[in-house]
Amino acid sequence: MIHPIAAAAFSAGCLDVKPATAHPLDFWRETLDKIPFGKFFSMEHRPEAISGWAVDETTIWSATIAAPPFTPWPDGYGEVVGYYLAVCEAEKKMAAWEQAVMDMGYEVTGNLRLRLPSRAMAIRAGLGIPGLFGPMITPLHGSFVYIGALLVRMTPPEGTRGPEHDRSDGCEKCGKCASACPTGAITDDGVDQTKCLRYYMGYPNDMPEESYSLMGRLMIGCDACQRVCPHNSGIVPVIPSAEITAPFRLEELLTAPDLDAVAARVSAAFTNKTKLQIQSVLAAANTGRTDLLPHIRKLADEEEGTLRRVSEWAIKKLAKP
Ligand code: B12
Ligand code: SF4
Ligand code: SF4
Repeated sequence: MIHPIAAAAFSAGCLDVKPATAHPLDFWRETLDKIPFGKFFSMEHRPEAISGWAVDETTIWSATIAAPPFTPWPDGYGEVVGYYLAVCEAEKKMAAWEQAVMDMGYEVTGNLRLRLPSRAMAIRAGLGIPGLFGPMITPLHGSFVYIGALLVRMTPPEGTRGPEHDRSDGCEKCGKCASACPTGAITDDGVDQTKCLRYYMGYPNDMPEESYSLMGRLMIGCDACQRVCPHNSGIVPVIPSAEITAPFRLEELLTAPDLDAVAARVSAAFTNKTKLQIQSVLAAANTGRTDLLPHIRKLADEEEGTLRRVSEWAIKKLAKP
């Protein structure tokens, strides 16, 4: 019989849901800590430190929510990958699920977005396997999923998986994602996140000049590696509606006074005005938009730092015949 907490997840719109024990998730921590990215994210790997409940009275319920890719956006627009427009909806579904579980009388700790390692918890639960490209791959929906989790104060139900499953086998390492990655961030050892375009979008001061032209017209997110994965061959991309694309017209992005409102459509946690301007300047240069040069010149004159640096690069690139 399906557990009522799982049933509530499905009712809230989750694709799949499974429980795991709350033993510390330290297995991959040491490897991750060796990567410089650790300087930005210090995640807690002991669920007990977040909830205050002992391991034997805690169950981690992880769930997946659809975050499908988009078909190419119309000419003249920047592109946001499907994941970042699905996140806002996914978080509403998580909130509905959390409320339903609390209504059943359970104590719940939710909103774990940046505090515990989502993939590690979901892999322990058995929702999917680690892909060489980073994201977890699920059997029915590939890797195009958001992962959410609730810590619930309850004895783990019978059959709940524990840390003996943390070292799950990864994908078959066919290497297609590594060949498709524009920066060469993926090797047999996995992803070097400090070479990933998505990382540079979040930390533009670290963006090396050789990646400027590789950005194409991406505004936030990159899914080139996931698109070629055989596990995603059955995933049908969604056509972005005019309502979704409208705020991302390049001309608008380079001139609109209130770009923070556009950033909030994606989620202010993932981008902001300056980051959007940087990506827009790169997109204009990468798509040959000489008509936008006056706006880019203005940014090169008036702005500082990375925005000025990419604007000067774009002016040179657009000046070339
Ligand atoms: C920091 C972060 C990033 C960083 C670094 C990404 C990275 N490669 O680690 C940046 C900004 C670059 C990033 C980018 C993206 N991210 Co991100 N990110 C995170 C975040 C906040 C923390 C990740 C972390 O450092 N965890 C610490 C490690 C120790 O734990 P873990 O990630 O859970 O899992 C590790 C272990 O499970 C281990 N593992 C377990 N068993 C095995 C077996 C083998 C053989 C191997 C090799 C590894 C392994 O592998 C995992 C990675 O090391 C998580 C949210 C969260 N709270 O977890 C989202 C998260 C991982 N990101 C997510 C997504 C969707 C993305 C993007 C695809 C978005 C996009 N389209 O642009 C890209 C993918 C880039 C890429 N190719 O990896 C999703 C993944 C969903 C999924 N299907 O797995 C998450 C879970 C957010 C969410 N709640 O949905 N991200
Ligand atoms: S493309 Fe191949 S190597 Fe990369 S994640 Fe998918 S199955 Fe693994
Ligand atoms: S998200 Fe893009 S840049 Fe990052 S590893 Fe995948 S293909 Fe490479």
